[in-house]
Amino acid sequence: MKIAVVGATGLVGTVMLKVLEERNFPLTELIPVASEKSVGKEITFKGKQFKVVNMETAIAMKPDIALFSAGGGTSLKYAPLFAEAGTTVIDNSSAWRMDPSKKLIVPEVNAYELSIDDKIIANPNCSTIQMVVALKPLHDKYRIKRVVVSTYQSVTGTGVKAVEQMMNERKGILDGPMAYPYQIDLNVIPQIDVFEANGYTKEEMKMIKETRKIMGDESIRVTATTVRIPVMGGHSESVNIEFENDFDVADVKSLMEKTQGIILVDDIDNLKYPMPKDAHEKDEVFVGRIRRDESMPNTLNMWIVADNLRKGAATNAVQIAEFLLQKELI
Ligand code: A2P
Ligand code: 11C
Repeated sequence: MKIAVVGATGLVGTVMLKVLEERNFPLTELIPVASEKSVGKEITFKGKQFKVVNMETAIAMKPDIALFSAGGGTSLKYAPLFAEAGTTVIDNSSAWRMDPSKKLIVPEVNAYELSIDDKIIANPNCSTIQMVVALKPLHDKYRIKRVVVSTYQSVTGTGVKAVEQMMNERKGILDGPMAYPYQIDLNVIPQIDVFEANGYTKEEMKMIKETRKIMGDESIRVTATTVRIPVMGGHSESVNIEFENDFDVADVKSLMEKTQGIILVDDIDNLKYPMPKDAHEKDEVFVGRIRRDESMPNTLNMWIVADNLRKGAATNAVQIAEFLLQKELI
């Protein structure tokens, strides 16, 4: 199994390499790919050194799978070239997500949609992934009518420049390079990505559209407010869910506990609830604060946390690759 990691020097690419290594992914050859400026750089994987190559070299090496995290423009241009060479691309950018001919996959939710013909597979947005992992078993049992989500997203979701901005601000340097229009440290910014004509941000619209596509149900109504907070890693979400049918809170907790990929942390007597600090470098989605919304019938509140670079990006992509392998879809 030849695996290319496209964007191997980036924030998500680095975590992809770590996750492949940790999960002992059965690869025989690793092809780290980055931009021309990184060609020749050495990447350590399982104690061995691998040299970074450019796109053309990687395509010519005909990898079985290419995990892409090198930006939307790069994916649009190069994913089809890899696919033509016979490589299955798992793309972490937003480039292909809403293309009706491409599958948008969270393995716990809709891996069954995948077939041998899927040569470009889209990995969803981090805030969407962690939410749908928790929503799916609830939708199956109680039928979701509407979701109201507010996010608390960490700076690693933006990239290295944002991490630097926050750390500079923490040291009192307020005139360094800015990833955000405002100071992020000691602040909260109710804007993630650019605004669209309807007053929502692009991140909010991603959560709305991607959720419906992954859940395979366009009737689910979703509204989102996405917010950047001064946390290094790990996205948190307050999620209010209205169901068609009534539910039992104990049963919801038990469903969460039984769902693969979810860890229930819900023990308020002992002040236990999910926090980004505890989700750091974990592959699971953490769920807690489960309670009935007493202001509305058939409605539930919950709190969902995950490491945005792991389950929100790298881990989900690697899990898709594992599924393809396991089902012999490559
Ligand atoms: P490089 O480090 O050489 O710029 P991040 O998301 O952290 O900004 O990282 C983006 C990743 O995508 C980096 O590994 C970057 O490589 C890579 N990248 C950006 N543009 C290209 C391109 N045109 N071809 C290949 N890799 C690219
Ligand atoms: C953030 N969710 O936290 C974004 C980052 O569509 O993959 C990921 C953007 C995407 O800023």
